[in-house]
Amino acid sequence: MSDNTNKPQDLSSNEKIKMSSNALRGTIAESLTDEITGNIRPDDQPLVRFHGMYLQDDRDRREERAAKKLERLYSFMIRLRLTGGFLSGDQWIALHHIAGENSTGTLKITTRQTIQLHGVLKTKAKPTVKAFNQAGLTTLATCGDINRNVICSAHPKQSPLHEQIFELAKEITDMLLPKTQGYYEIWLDAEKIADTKMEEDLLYQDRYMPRKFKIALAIPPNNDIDVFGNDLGLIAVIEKDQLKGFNIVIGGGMSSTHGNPEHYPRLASELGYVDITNGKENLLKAIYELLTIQRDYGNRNDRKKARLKYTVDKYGIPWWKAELEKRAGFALEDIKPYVFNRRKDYYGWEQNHEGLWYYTVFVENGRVLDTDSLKLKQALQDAAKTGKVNFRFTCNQNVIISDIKPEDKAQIQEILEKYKIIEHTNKASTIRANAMACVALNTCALALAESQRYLPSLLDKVEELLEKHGLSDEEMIVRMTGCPNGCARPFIAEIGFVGTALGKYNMYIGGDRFGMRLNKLYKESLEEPQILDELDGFFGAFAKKRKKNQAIGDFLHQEYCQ
Ligand code: SRM
Ligand code: SF4
Repeated sequence: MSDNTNKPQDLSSNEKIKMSSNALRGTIAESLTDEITGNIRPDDQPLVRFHGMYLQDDRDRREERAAKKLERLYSFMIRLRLTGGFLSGDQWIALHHIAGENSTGTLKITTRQTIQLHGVLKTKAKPTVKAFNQAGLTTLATCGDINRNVICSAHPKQSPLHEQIFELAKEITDMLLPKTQGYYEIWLDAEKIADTKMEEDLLYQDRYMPRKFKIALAIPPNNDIDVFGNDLGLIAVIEKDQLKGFNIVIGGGMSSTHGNPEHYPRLASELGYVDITNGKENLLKAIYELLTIQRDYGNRNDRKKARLKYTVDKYGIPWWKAELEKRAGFALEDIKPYVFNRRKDYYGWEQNHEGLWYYTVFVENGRVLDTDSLKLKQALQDAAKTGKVNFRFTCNQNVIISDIKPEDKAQIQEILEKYKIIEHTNKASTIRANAMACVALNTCALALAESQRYLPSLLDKVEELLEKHGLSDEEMIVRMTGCPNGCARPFIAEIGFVGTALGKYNMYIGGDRFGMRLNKLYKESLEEPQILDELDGFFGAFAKKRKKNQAIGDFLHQEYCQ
């Protein structure tokens, strides 16, 4: 059964490309060997995303190249599949070298717990994927209309159940991988398969999802992964240190379009609870069938309305629940109580219940590189080379040096001190430590304004304002993106900035501290002096009038958003 509003004649061009792609192969192999251009064929561009990469160009160099009548400087952004953000020490070492040889060299930690490389030329794309594969890494299905990287609460210190939930995240990932063998043929020179039955994909069929699909697993009370910003969120229900089951929430998403109320950010809505004390089968079945419902009912005519959030608003939660119960063959229970009372990373050293040590490093906007003042990339490489650490990435774009035995802690501490990583992490102001910015310029094709290259200098000035009002130690969640797609989840920040044009940002205020209330558009297209003026006013009023322990997001909501 499917939604009859999806008329075949009105299918979007992406739908037609997917269906005629021969299980996502298209003509990618031919595009890669075309030496005349750094570009790939137009129809291969949406397809190559399913393989984990985006064709981009260096936007800083567009004008200069156009003046010389050269084609744009094309390259790929390549994204790894790292469920729950985990990377072993050996994999880090491999990644360090692959990035150095094939990309700009910067390892970019994303807001969904993984790593991206930028600036990978077409000739280097295949060697990069091959090198990843040799390190036991893959890029399959990290982009495109498919289930993306499954994220889960990052810090094993936060819960003795972390490992169990992390394993479940991996199981969900595997269950939702596409069956295509094209990835292995194109990138890894695997033999062409003779038996096409192997590729029969009962979940994705030949249509895949109408749009990207995102799943997150949260372990309350920390909503460090922003569970309500996902298509499908699973909130762990824990009683007496035992994992009992999951509350399911659906229909979260951030993207909007400036000036178009038809496209809006939305928090996921509560659907029901699934118990797992007698096994995970029902939970896995529910997740699988939620995808089949969206596959069948999601909008395939208009990609702007194709995310699950719009299908939820179209049919309503009672319909979704009934349809899911029909397909899964069991009834959902009522949502169990849960509380989120934090949404952040814990910097510095922490020890888990097994005695292992973890050091969370502050990485400004997720950019791991070596500069004159900080050799972060080298420090992490040295830590990896000890053979005594793993790595975990957080949804706040940081890295946790992980799983360190007590007897090895001093050696890692020495490395962190040698490279001044501890000083760097401790020095980050409270506002900076919790802030995030998306990539935006110079690589993102959709950026309207700067983001990761601008937020640090804006924060320098905001820190001065905070000091003026005696608020330097005040926690607050500030996020910036270069366009309204919302890659750093600015619409669930306490204060969000969303680019409208170079140097101009819409200002959103009044989200709550824990990611459970959307903020509201306050003023449009502000330039830096106006942003600082507005913040000066907010901070002054907050310092004078706040209630005891009131968070700034709640204060702004109460004073300016009613
Ligand atoms: Fe995103 C598109 C970067 C997390 C919503 N996002 C893009 C692209 C690929 C631009 C493009 O389509 O050409 C950006 C590449 C920039 C670059 O040069 O690297 C991009 N998104 C990112 C990352 C790297 C931001 C970061 O600084 O960390 C994040 C990678 C996540 C990952 O590892 O998979 C990233 N993107 C998000 C999130 C946050 C999240 O998922 O929690 C969102 C909002 C949540 C959501 O999906 O609603 C997000 N990105 C989008 C959208 C809007 C989708 C929509 O519903 O319309 C686009 C545009 C699109 O898909 O057409 C987009
Ligand atoms: Fe690009 Fe916009 Fe995402 Fe920023 S929010 S990375 S500008 S798509």
